[in-house]
Amino acid sequence: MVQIAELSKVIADLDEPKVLKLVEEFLASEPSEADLNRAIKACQDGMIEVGNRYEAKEYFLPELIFGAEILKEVMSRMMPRLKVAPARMGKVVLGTAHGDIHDIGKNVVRDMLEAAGFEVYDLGIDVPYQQFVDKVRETNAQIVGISALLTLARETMKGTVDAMKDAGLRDRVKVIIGGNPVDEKVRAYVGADRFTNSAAEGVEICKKWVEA
Ligand code: B12
Repeated sequence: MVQIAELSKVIADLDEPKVLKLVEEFLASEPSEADLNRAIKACQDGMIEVGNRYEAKEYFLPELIFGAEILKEVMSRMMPRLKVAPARMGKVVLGTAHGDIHDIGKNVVRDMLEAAGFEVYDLGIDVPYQQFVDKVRETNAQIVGISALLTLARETMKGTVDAMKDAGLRDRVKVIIGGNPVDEKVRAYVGADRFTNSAAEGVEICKKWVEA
């Protein structure tokens, strides 16, 4: 049995050969969707530890970048294993908040939403408010997802939601925010409908919204 928990440790240690070996073994074991979600969570935990070590000045920017590269490698191997449902669930406009360039988590959510049958319009990183507004208008999407890893991005997430209010679109869409630092307090401040720190939970929330 592949030790999913071991993944967190070897990612935190930035031990790329061991990470890739574990991932290979894990994928060879024909993991279920639940196991894939557990593995993604383990990677996320490993990256949180990378961030902690960065904060503690044990790691520096090159290590942060290396960690991101390892994680991208891992995700590029894991994501194709998601079973893809035919697109019919609904439309989601997704992007990383203005001022924030972190996109690994956002890309995981995008792939998982697509696998669940959502049509996702991914606006990328550092997305200006107006771009969210324009895309919602253009696509008639029912859901807006904003990703943020920087504490400061709470301001720009709020700016995005406010811009949707000003454009008269806020009542037409559900807004979900995600990323490691978001919580109920941030959700309330931003004016989003829901928050999550997990892509899998985010997908479940979006499914419930469109099924309601
Ligand atoms: C990798 C990384 C980077 C990479 C990013 C590469 C990339 N392409 O994304 C690089 C090296 C570029 C980087 C840069 C910086 N980083 Co950085 N980074 C990280 C690190 C280590 C991991 C983030 C990550 O990828 N996690 C793994 C993913 C899978 O997890 P996740 O993002 O949480 O996503 C999951 C869920 O949250 C959810 N989710 C995410 N988004 C969404 C959205 C929706 C809609 C839904 C439903 C769900 C959802 O789904 C995902 C899967 O479950 C974090 C540490 C941490 N604690 O998170 C620091 C961290 C976020 N970075 C930090 C900092 C300070 C920076 C820099 C300012 C450093 C610098 N001096 O330049 C710059 C930022 C520049 C900018 N303007 O944005 C700080 C932020 C501190 C703060 N309080 O604001 C952290 C917390 C590190 C730390 N502890 O100090 N970083």
